[in-house]
Formats: sequence, structure tokens, C-alpha cells
Amino acid sequence: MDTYEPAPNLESRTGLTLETYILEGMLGRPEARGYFTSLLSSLALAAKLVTSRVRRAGLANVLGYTGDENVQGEKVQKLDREANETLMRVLSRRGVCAAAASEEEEEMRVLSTAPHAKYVMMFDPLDGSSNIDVNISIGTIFGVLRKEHDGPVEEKDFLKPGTKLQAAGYVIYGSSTMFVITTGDGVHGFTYDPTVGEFLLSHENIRVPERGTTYSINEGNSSRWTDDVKRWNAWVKGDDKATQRPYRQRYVGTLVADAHRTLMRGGIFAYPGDVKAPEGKLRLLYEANPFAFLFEAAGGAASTGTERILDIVPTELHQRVPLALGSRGNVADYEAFVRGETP
Ligand code: P6P
Repeated sequence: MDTYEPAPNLESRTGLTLETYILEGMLGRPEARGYFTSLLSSLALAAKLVTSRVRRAGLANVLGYTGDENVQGEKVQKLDREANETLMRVLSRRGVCAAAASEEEEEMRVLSTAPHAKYVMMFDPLDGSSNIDVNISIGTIFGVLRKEHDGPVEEKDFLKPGTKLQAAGYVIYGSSTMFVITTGDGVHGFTYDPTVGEFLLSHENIRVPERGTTYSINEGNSSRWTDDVKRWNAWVKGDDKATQRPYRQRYVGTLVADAHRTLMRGGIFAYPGDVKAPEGKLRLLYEANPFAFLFEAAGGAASTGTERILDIVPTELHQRVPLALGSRGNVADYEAFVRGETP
């Protein structure tokens, strides 16, 4: 089947539903029909269910902590658990997803042993959950890998470099709910319209600006940074009109929100390793890799400071990695400082 070409008289595809975009194979991967389409549709449904809970969090008595802790040793919020169960339930229904790895669960969860269980998924069901109770944007992050054999799903099916991702994206529960996804050739944003209960195409083919003037990092950690990161941090605050410095500092504390702003406006988000935690805080499989895949598809870059994120071969489900994410030019500057140079 030929790839989708809009009718000549179709000025723009703005307003198309996410389902239409998926069903008509407009998310690329024309060879991956049926099962892949079904998986992406499940994701869209899960996003609708989670957003309906998030939007009523204050009313639906799901605020506050459950008293439990997750594999990361972080306090589990009720919404964390609900979002995790929603994704697991929806993804298991159509049998296409063999297993899922979640921030909320130590081990992968087998979801289907059907012959057509051709994919595995990794996700952070509710990123930024510490911001739930204070009504700051939170999000869901996901990545999709193909299960490359016909045997029973195993943990090693998740331990693939990010270059092998078939799709990646996120949902941001902000002033509006947006579903942003790529299958590697183009990044597209769909805004949720609660009056029709659909995600409608609002941002087709998002591109990261080549360079931006916003930097995003938790300066509260600065005493623990390496000298090179400290030098970079001082440089972005320098006063130099020619390089549009000082940059603006923005930091929400939810990766999805800081990354989405960086995707739309350009600049850089960084969560470096430090003397106490050389590997940093963010997880490779379901935070760094999905955003690295998406930013590169939008013309941006993602690095540890010394290595391309997508080239890293994972060794465990919840491993952490230092992350510098954003415009190609800004990430290149950051890498120069980490090499001990000054751009
Ligand atoms: P800090 C949220 O807990 C999270 O995992 C990411 O969403 C966010 O970027 C980071 O942690 C914030 O960490 O140490 O700045 O509070």
C-alpha cells in the first residue's frame, strides 16, 4: 500500500483525529500495519482515561500518597498507581503488547502470550508525580520496541538501544492535554478536545529550533556538579549580546513539561550526573530514550554529555543516565564544556 498522500485540495490536516492519523498509517512505518496501529490506538485510549482522572484529581479523592513506595524508593501517589494500572489494563486488552516495563514496577509485566504479541512497551505512567498535589503539569512517557523473536517475552527484549525504538512519545497534562508522538519520521502533536473526547492534530511535524536561549536545570544541585557543568552553568548566565546570553532559566521539575517547552521553543534541558550520583536521576528506558528518539526525529539532540543517548545499550530496566536534551546547537555547547573546552 502506498504511504498516505493527502487529497490535493486538503489545505492542512490540522484537526484530524489521532485515530485517523494512526489508522491511515500517517505516523510512518507503513509496513507495520494492523498490530502497530492497534497498539498506538490503545495508547491513545489510555491517555484519554488518564487525563480524565488527572483533570478531576482534586475532586476524585486521588490526591495524596498511598503510603507505599515504588522500586525507585519514591512515595507512590494514588494517581501514579491508577495511571500505571490503566496503561497495563488497556495495553493487555488487544494482545499486541507482550510485556510492559514501568517505572512503578520492579519487574516487567507480561501482558500477552498471543502469537500477535509483537511489541513491548516501556513507560513512566505519571512523570512528575511530586507535582500532582500542587497542580503543576505532569505527564506520561512511553517507548515501543518490536519483540524480535517468537519465543516467550524476556527482560532482554527491553534492553535494546534507543535506535531500535519503533515509536516514542509523551502525554502532557498541562493547561491542555497534548499527545506528542513519533515513529521516527516526523513528530506530531495532538491536543485533547474534551467536548468530543478526541485528540485532534494541532502541531504537525514539530521541529526543534537549531538553537534556543532557555536553559533548564535544577540549580539546587549545583554544589554537587562537576567543574565542567559548573563552567557551562556560569557560561549560560554570562552577559554576551552576540551569543544572546544570559539565557532565560526555566525549571518546572517535571521532565515532560521541561522537555515539551524545550521541544517547542528550543534551548536545553539538563539533568547531569554529579559527585553523589554520577549516573544522574533520570531513567534510560522510559525517560531519556523516548525523549532522545523524539528530539532527534524533530531535529534536536540528546546526550549524556559524552555519548549519544540512543547508542547506549541498556543493562537493566531502571538504570539511570545523565541527560542533556534540546536544540542541536545548545547540546553541542554543553558537550564542549564537558570535554573541558569552551565553545
Ligand atoms: P528534581 C520527577 O520526579 C522527575 O523524575 C522528572 O520528571 C524531573 O525532571 C526530575 O525528576 C526532577 O528532579 O531532583 O529536580 O526534583
